[in-house]
Amino acid sequence: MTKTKVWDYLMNIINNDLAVHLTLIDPDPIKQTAQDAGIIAKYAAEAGTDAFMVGGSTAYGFLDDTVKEIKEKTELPVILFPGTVGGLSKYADAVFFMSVLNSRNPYYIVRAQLIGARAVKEFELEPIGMAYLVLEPGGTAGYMSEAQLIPRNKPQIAAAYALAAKYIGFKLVYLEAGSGAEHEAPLEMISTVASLIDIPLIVGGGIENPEQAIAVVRAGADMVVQGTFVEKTVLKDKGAKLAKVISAMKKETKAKKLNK
Ligand code: 1GP
Repeated sequence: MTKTKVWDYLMNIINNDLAVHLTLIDPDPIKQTAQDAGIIAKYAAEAGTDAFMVGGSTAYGFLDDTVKEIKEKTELPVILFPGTVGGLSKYADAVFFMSVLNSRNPYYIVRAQLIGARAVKEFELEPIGMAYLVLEPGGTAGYMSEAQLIPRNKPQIAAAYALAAKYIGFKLVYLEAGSGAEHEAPLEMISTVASLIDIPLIVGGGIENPEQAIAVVRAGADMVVQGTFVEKTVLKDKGAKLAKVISAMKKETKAKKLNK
């Protein structure tokens, strides 16, 4: 049996009617050193994030130190978010075992997964099957994964993909606008997807302030990912701005519960 510790941890938060906040850390040393990643993780944990995602579209060969630093500085789960088969580390807890459903290239739908699967087993990583849907503008993730970007004004296409993902048996769906996107995923797209599926919905890309985090949660996101904002702010203010975003989105989900 595959262990499901991290999955259970995430679902426990959602089942308590709270949205999950995920901090994305890119292990590329061009972004920050492994030591700085550890410090960022410490502040993010103090700010209330629930878990870390470690990965990047071009991350290869330098994950271990970053994962180890994060594990040393915090108690929170580290989930790999691999852009390539090089995005695996035996020091992490889990891996979003993802398929870019709207890629034009089968490599990103299932071939990279074929290559990486044995390592996931040997590294004893907890696999969490995730359908990854990249919408406009898509950023580096969209470019690297050769995604046929979902038009921002076509929520029904994202929703049909998400429903297909649920029927195939993925554990969750990720709506990705692209790291550093000027605008987060359209709220109408989030709500259309959320209304059709009962598996958790992750939303990421371009979320930079409490208002955006509240809006995506209100629209139906179960998990919110922030990467660029964390990189830009956390070392400077020790996580003060991040804490505001997290507490705003956590209150929003509590508000939803009270209104049920
Ligand atoms: C990227 O969705 C994530 O894969 C996070 O995006 O860097 O814009 O927060 P940001």
